Amino acid sequence: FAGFKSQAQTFPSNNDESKVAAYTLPDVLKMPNGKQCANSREWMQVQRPYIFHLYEENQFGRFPSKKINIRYRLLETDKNALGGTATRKQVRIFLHPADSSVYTDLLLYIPNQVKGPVPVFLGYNFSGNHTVSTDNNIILGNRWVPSRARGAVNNRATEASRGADTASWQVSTILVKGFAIATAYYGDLEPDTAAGFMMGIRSSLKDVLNIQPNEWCAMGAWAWGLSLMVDYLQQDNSIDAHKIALLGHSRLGKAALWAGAADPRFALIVSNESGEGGAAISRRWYGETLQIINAHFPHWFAAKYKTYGDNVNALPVDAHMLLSLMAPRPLYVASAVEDTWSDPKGEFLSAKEASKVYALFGKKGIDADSMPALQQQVGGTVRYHIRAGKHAVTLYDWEQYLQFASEQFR
Ligand code: GTR
Repeated sequence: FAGFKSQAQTFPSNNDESKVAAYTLPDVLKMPNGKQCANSREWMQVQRPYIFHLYEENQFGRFPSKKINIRYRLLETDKNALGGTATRKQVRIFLHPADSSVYTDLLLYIPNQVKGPVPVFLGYNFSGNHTVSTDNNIILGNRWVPSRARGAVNNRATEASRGADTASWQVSTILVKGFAIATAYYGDLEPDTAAGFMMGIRSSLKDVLNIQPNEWCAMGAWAWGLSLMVDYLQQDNSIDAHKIALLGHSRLGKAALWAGAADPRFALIVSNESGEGGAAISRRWYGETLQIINAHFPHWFAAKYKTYGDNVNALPVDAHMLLSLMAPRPLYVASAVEDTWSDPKGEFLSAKEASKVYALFGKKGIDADSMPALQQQVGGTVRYHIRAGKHAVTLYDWEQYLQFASEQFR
């Protein structure tokens, strides 16, 4: 039956560990010439660029190589924010050389009790800067937000949206530990809908960056935006730009991993329950599948990624290779036990497998053979935990990340 193509298979989500079939991961150390990558020099010079390119080709599309010169404007600042504990800054970062409607607003809280420059946790928020704190001085975002966002009316934030996501941003805990916080709304770069690219930077910057919207994807746009925030942070004297920790949860964890892969200036990367297309092994048939994610979110990944929905074994990469692109920088991968959709075990296994690359740098990754008990950190420069509870970023998670970053940045 040569030339006969069978009907495409469907891969619904699976929550039954006994149904997970055996799979073979692509060897992260197998170089294009067939030889094993043997040391950190070969990794940096040959294998890393090769794997990065595989990601551009198969999952995320091109990462813009053209550098742009950002301009920025301090919209507002207060040295006595949050009861005097922090300095607040709201900075508008302009991304287009001529069109001032193309920007992202970065909200910063810098701890007052320590002498700067200070390390920073940078991360996107899900529905606007005004959601991360009840601080009424945060400028209320006016971008498109999903209708499920708290207080959203006609896809716009309202006063009722303030402080909607304080649980995910443990602002006072972060500040007490001596870290600054920098956050922006990911929708500033591209609204998270299938047609969002028409309103986002993939359209407005296509000539500036010399890249067509279909040559990359929403994840790429969000990841690239994070890089521009580093451009800004490098110019802010209150921040130690050598100590930028990048954190992303869920879909924003996928974007954070891609940003961490593309930009070595992120000194530490945290994947909080990034799941399918992020830290979880796609070949493991558990939780969300590659086919489902592409069907639900056609704009998230590049066109080629969709061709693997019914043939995941043909994908030349898998999540352990994405994680390996963080090496030798500190990497924290975290799961939650009730978040089966993200496949906690698949996240653990990829972090463990990526540890092979950290070993090339003499760094200890994860050597545990099986998943740790709940609330138990394992690993060295690659760290992992699974906590009780649901899909979220919690105080417990932040405590682990802050401890990890303090230790790694020492
Ligand atoms: C889900 C999606 C996941 C994850 C999650 C989130 O709907 O299937 O891959 O990204 O959204 O971002 O919360």
